[in-house]
Amino acid sequence: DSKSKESRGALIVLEGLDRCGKTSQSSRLFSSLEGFGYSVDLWRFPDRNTGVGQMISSYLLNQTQLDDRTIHLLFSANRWEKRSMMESKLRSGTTLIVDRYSYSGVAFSAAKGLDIEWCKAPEKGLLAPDLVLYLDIQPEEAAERGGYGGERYEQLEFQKKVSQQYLMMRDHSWKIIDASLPMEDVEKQLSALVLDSVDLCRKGKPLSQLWP
Ligand code: FDM
Repeated sequence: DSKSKESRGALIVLEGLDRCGKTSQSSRLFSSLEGFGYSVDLWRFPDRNTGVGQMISSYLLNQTQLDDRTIHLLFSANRWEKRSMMESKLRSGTTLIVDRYSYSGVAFSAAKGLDIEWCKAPEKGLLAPDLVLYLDIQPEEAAERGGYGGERYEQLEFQKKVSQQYLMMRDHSWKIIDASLPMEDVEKQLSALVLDSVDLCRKGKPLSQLWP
């Protein structure tokens, strides 16, 4: 019917420090929504498959050096190059589960000492998430989980700074989840929040833009 044609998908973002469990939880959410019969896609930023994404990837692997502001703008450009696809997916009714987004962009660059307003500026006009799930973990605990793969930002002292920056960006779309709980408990909490958000979007919640 006409109502279901108009209903849109939800933009769900997972954020948090490295090793907080974001990536596993994103794929669990994706599978469970798919299982319920929803139209859903799993995305991540950086999207390393684009031209810009390849520059970002070699920077993260320490294969190239870039000025802090230059890499910041590349991360942002990597979101801009996906923006129209994002909007058309959402409007066609597909929910997007997105592993990292503009909050990572700002938190990681601000942790290097860049001005937070400067960092936010290029994100302005990107689609605002309907829900930001912040997987909260102490940097020390994340580090103990091991598996820091040796990429550029995977160092305890830096992650501590990132975590402070993240928490300064909390707004009404954020839900903070204790990521030190067992994976199944985290998953249950996330699932409930996501289903609520998907429902609100189906019922006509308008899309909006960063920053609110
Ligand atoms: N990162 C990620 C940024 O610094 N800015 C951004 O805009 C985004 C999306 O890149 F350390 C950082 C965060 C992380 C690294 O993350 C790549 P993955 O999730 O390990 O690919």
